[in-house]
Amino acid sequence: MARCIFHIDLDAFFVSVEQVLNPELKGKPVIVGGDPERRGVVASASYEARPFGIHAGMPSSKARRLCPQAIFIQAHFSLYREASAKFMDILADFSPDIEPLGLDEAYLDVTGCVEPYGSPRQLARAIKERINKELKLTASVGIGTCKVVAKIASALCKPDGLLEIAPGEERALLNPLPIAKLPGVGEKTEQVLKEMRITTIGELASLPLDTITKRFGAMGAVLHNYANGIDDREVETPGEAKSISQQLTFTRDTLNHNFLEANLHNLCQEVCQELRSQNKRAKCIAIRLRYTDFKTTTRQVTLQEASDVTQVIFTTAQQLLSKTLAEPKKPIRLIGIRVSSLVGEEKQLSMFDSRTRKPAHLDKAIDKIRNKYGPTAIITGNGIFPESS
Ligand code: DCP
Ligand code: CA
Repeated sequence: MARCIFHIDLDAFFVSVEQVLNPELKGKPVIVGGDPERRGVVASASYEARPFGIHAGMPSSKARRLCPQAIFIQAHFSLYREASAKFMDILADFSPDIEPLGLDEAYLDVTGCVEPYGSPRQLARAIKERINKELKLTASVGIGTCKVVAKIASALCKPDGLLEIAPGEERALLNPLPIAKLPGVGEKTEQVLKEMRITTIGELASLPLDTITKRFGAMGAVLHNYANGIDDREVETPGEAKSISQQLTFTRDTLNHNFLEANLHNLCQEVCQELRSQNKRAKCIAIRLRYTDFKTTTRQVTLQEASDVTQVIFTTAQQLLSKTLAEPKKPIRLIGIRVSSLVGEEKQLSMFDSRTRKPAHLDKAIDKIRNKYGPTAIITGNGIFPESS
């Protein structure tokens, strides 16, 4: 089932908080930031100041030149922190899956929370209304099937906006946008892409993956996915990883079962090592395959007992892979594994179960060597199959 992700961003945050406390500032060009006389910079500009070309990060002296009538205010961080805490509390009332980004932004996974509201749009309206009523602030909400699409959507509809990008409509919306609108593309990347004659997100999306990874490495593959509206990152509540995942995009699409299995084994090993280092076990195992046409399938099973044993998790993932490969075949561009429903040490009685004791000892020894000499220091039989073959 498609996920429903919100990106919620308060408009002109610092300035808006100041305007709540001093309503005379409303509707005027207001700037919160450093003193123009003392090499200060703009932290936040009201929407009335923006048509003058003023934006965050600009020297305050320049902002004053561009708009002499602008009202400058020193930042009051304790006020912003207080407003931020209330903002996050409101969001947490709508979904437990909340990932704050800085003070005035958050991702919310609302996949399971939409029903009582009728639609994602109505849920977003309810959130905006509460923010408005309780904080007297406006927020912009982007709705999409993944983080990157939701984030782009909220930026496009600011201020006080609401933009939903329905599943399947991602490419149409992203294609014409300038490349700088893609999260992860900073000034440097933008420059290099320009030299490659790529100026829109659509041009990046249609480029062969090879071309982009040659220039930017693994980050290139991530940006290429983003440009195609694909982003598998979960909304992560801080301090508590709900899942651990690893994935690999192949340089060439493949249908070779042994090759896929070997790579899956390596990914399982990495995920399980991370599980063990966090003293966690997983109950839920999922594999993800992305085909040459970017269509993605996920298959998942729940184990009877949570495990952190590589052999147990790999065998389960291997069965999922075989089942999926039995279906009509299309070449595969990516394979991934995710373990979730994590439980802590106290529930790990089966660690001493005689059936799993031996593999657990083996894992411990392998972890030690890999921690000391790196992930390629030891590869067990199942994982010997280099990615490039
Ligand atoms: N901020 C800052 N310095 C920057 C950028 C931001 O101090 N260079 C602070 C002030 C902003 C807050 O972080 O109010 C949030 O940053 P945003 O980029 O979300 O900017 P705004 O909320 O001000 O405006 P927008 O309506 O574009 O979100
Ligand atoms: Ca903001």
